[in-house]
Amino acid sequence: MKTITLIGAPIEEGSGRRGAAMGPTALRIAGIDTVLAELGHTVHDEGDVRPLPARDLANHPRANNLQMVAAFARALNDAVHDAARKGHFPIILGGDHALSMGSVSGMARYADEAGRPLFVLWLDAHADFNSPDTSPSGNMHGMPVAFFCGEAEFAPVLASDRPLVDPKKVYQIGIRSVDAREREEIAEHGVKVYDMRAVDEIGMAHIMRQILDEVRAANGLLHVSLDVDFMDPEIAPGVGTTVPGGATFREAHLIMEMLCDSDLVSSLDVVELNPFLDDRGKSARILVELTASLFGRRILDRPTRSA
Ligand code: NNH
Ligand code: MN
Ligand code: MN
Ligand code: MN
Repeated sequence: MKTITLIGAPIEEGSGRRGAAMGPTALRIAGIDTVLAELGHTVHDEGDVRPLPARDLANHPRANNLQMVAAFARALNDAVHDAARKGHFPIILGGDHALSMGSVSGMARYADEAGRPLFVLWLDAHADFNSPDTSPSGNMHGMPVAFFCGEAEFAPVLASDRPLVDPKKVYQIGIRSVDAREREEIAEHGVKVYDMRAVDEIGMAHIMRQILDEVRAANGLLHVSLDVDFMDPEIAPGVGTTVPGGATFREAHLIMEMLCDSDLVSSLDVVELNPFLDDRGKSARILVELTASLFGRRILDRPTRSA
């Protein structure tokens, strides 16, 4: 059984619209804490992080709301690192995906101290590898992967000597919307992308076995970042950037069960939930179901079948 720290991050300034700031509340109302406690885990809800003012940073013409995004990144960098160092499993309740600049950086710091490599599993319709130079929108929720890989050092958001993530240790699944210059960047830096076509061609179970084998062989820590738009808009409409052709409930569920059985996951972001756009709490409830599967809820008491 695990000790879990819930950290709310009500940020919406990284996305192009309002509503994601209500995400942490919706996840709590959908019962994320009680579901985890019922599975036997110890759950501490730290409430929402208090963004540290980032008035030292000038506004940036191509990085919208930089001060607020940096404020959350700094607060999460510390909160997530502190939780991990106590031996807790941090779950970050988002909030838009810009928050992962902070959460992943905090885990990278922890992994560095533990002498283990950090791997990231990015479940998303988007690659989120833009920088202010390449982004068509200037929205920072499209930039976190480039940021924690050290490819978006356009402002002193976090210390430049912080531990970074090796882009070759970033696995992305479900990708189906990539901007032109972002496409060149992910290829150049060797991000391991399993786009939706790969999911159809080789299947989710096969993809997950490959990823988990690599993380296990390297004695790595695995941070999972779950963007609501990873899933098909039919099952999860509560997000500002829906893209058709997303993961089914069964595919998403299988990922969580295989992650659970692997026991390799160290930390989780649940991001981009926009309750204002949701359909009667449907997306919030699915996110809670998936989190429960990651923490041991199973249909029958049997582990994953091998290949
Ligand atoms: N790639 C687009 C951009 O950078 C969209 C990013 N939006 C997301 N990412 N929701 O997950 O603006
Ligand atoms: Mn995203
Ligand atoms: Mn997305
Ligand atoms: Mn580059």
